[in-house]
This record gives sequence, C-alpha cells and structure tokens, in this order.
Amino acid sequence: MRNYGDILNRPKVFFITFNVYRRRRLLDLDQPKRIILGVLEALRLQAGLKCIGFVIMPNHVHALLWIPAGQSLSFVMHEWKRRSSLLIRTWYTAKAANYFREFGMGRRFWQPKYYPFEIESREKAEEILDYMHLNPTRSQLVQRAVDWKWSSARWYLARRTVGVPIEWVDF
Ligand code: NI
Repeated sequence: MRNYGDILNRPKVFFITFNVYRRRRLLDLDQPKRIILGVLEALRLQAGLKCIGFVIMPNHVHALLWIPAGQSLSFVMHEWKRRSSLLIRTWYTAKAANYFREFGMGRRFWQPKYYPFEIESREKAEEILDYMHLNPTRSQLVQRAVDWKWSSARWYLARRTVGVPIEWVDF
C-alpha cells in the first residue's frame, strides 16, 4: 500500500482526465466502459465520493468528482486505474485474446499520470459538465450529447440512469 500524502482536510471537487496508454482505442467496446463505471461505483461506496459527471471516450476518461475530507484523490485515482486495468485485461484475455496480445499483462494499459484540476465554483463546474458531455459530439461519435450512452449527459438532460449515481453538490 502506498502512502498517500494528499489527504484532504476539507471536501474538494476535481475535474480529472486519464488516458489509455498511447491513446489506443481500448475502450471502444462496451464492456471495458462498464468495468470503468463498476469500479467507480465501488470506489464511490468505499471512499464516500460523489460523481458529479463523467464521460468515457474510446481512449480516455473525464470525470468531475467530489472527494470528502479525510480522503485522498491519488488513492481514488490509483485504485480506479489499477482495478479497472486488471478487470479489463482479464476480460480481453477471455473474450478477445488476439486483441489482448498488443497490451498483455506486463504492459501498460493506462498512461501513468492523471490530470486533476480543482473546481471551486458552480459556474466552472457547469462549464466542465458541458465540455465533458460534448466530447462524443465533437468526436462525431453521436449527433447529440444525450445519445452517448457513456456520459452523465443522459442523467442531466433526460433523467436516465447512467451506470453510477450522479450527484450535484453545492459550491
Ligand atoms: Ni476529452
């Protein structure tokens, strides 16, 4: 277990981004995306965090997370990436062994870092939500944000469940 030096003394909201190693589109299929959401849900319960919004793209992930006091963003991110890469590799091994050879157990799945920005106002949080929700339309994966199954846009625009509870917070 690593030592996490970034234990928060008050709750904070972070916009975080992390990428598949070398920007490969290893999240193209639905099951890797489901796994990423499943691990986020487990961490939500374990760490008491809140997911304000997210989008899962074919080669990267964005999320807006509220992290409670006493918790560590680097712990959350380390675990989200570690557990999801293990489960995704295991799934690829069983279901798409040929595909898997390119990024086998010994190789990197995620790029080493993640990119956190602290968000301190409602205006900025809303701007980030719009930015995230429009990712799939900018990449021409869908015509409207609400058509992308793998973001919180469906919750905000149509009140449909999106795989993890979405919670707004006060700033
Ligand atoms: Ni993006």
